[in-house]
Amino acid sequence: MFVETYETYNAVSDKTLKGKLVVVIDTLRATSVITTALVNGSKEIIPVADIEEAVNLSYSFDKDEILLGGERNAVKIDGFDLSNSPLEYSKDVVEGKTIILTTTNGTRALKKASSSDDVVVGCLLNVSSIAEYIQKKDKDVVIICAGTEGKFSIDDIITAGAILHRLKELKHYESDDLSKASYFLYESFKDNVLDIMKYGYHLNRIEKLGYHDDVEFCTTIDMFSIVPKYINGVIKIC
Ligand code: 3SL
Ligand code: MG
Repeated sequence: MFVETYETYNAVSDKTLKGKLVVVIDTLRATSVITTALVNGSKEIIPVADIEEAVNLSYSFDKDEILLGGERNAVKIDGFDLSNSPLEYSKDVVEGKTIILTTTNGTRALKKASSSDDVVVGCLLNVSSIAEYIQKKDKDVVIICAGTEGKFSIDDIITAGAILHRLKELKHYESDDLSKASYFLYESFKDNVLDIMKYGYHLNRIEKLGYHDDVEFCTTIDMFSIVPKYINGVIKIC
């Protein structure tokens, strides 16, 4: 088994994804939102790239079965029900609902991944479950980090490292250099990932916007044990 890691979704080609197990990571905050919403009983998440597409799609659902969620520039989109804070996706809000989600990087990374038919959603909240899923599948893996503004983002890379760290306890695998770098980054900070994540550009950006509680939440390792799977345009618990 071979694992490749890409620092942004723009860095990976459709050809690379064919036949691979793909893990999409946007720890701050889209994949943490998706994982939390599903744990709290959301029926499904539909990731879309654009605001207009999200709004148009919402018209094909009954008003009481749908929620629109997401962000632009890290803040809630005008007219949407929810922002991109996982803390808003509580059981009383999301249970039984379909959520149409559009975010700056995370949902675009997911759309990019959809040329594979085996795509799962990872974040620090579910690293062990993702590692176990990879072990069982036993095929080559591509980890796509959403990145921030088209660049490497520490929050995503350390999450890739956490997954690979768990995977190493379960199975032998070969990997590319970014996978190894992410592994050793996590290894060095595994007792407190915030010791390195606190230097990250995007983490500081959302801290300044007042989302400190989101940061605390999204950096909790293995709070949940689900594997969200993206199939036929929809994300559900696998
Ligand atoms: O880029 C994204 O998809 C978002 O997760 C970014 S933010 O944390 O909501 O700003
Ligand atoms: Mg991000």
